[in-house]
Amino acid sequence: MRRAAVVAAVGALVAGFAVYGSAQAQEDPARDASGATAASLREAAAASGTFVGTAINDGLLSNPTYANIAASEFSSVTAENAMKWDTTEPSRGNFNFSGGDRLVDFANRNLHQVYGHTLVWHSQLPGWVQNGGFNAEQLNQVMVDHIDAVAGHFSGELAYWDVVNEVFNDDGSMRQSVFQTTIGTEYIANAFRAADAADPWANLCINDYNVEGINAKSDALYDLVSSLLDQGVPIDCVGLQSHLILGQVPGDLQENMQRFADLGLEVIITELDIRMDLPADSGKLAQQAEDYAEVVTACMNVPACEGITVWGISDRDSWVPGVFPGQGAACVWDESYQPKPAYDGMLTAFGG
Ligand code: 9MR
Repeated sequence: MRRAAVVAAVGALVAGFAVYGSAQAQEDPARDASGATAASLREAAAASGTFVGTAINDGLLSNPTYANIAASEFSSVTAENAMKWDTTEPSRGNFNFSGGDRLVDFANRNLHQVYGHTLVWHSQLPGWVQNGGFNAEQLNQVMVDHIDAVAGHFSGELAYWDVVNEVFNDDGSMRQSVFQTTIGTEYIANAFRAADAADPWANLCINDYNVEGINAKSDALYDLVSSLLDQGVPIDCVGLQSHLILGQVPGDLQENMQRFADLGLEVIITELDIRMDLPADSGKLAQQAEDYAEVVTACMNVPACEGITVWGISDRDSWVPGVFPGQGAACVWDESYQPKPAYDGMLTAFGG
């Protein structure tokens, strides 16, 4: 455990003093409308040493309502897109850290930890990497150079990095990304070692979806991280993305988290959202509140579960409707930035 533990401890310490920086001075619509007794998700989570985060689109931080909820309700922020390869190194050796720097600055002003996402991923990968025709040695160097530059730039500022993202297919076989097919599975160990060298402060995670319950994919993840640990690879955490479907929180979520915890790893819920068929109605929203609470409770029951990040603030900003037509309403705030029943579900489960 590295910087994250310090950040969580500081967060718990300051929570009671409500020191939230400039955004605190503004009215908090979430707090007023929720009717909840605890002041925020952040305070409720900090009381048990857990962080609660959200994915941030840094372009939306100029919207005061968005920024105010981000600042007052959360203790962690993840860059939704700004730290990905296509943004940070769109052409070889040309780096763009502007969005990431804005997020780090916002986080520093509001006592947030920053969760880095993501160094090596098959998606949002620029063409010069995807179709560059590199051999194994060259592509490994391209990957290590990218990690060196990006993790090096943010070194000391981030509590976590998703070093590799979505390396498996759903049947547990290795995804045939350009890294896998060119370098082989050792690209994963190489990436973790490079990230550790570039940023010795951040906790280093492997992150994936459909690994929340015990299944072929999470079994493969378990085997991979066990083998990385056996080889002495510097890996600290497993991220369970948790893009879930209404009424389908895996019953063995807690058991699954516990088996990774038993390996000595932290477990993080990294991208939680719970989608439904549209339109939403009160019955679905009540079910969604139970589902969010169930995820929080599972995390609270596993001491190595250090935090939960929701993937975006409001239904207006969510990636879901664009990718799953006819589905949505997956977030904790609605299209008008009003808290949904899921807000109270989370707050109560955090003990607020
Ligand atoms: O929310 C992100 C969206 O804005 C991007 O268009 C999309 C591109 O693939 O990525 C979304 O975030 C993904 C995350 O980085 C990795 N896990 C799945 C998330 C939802 O697709």
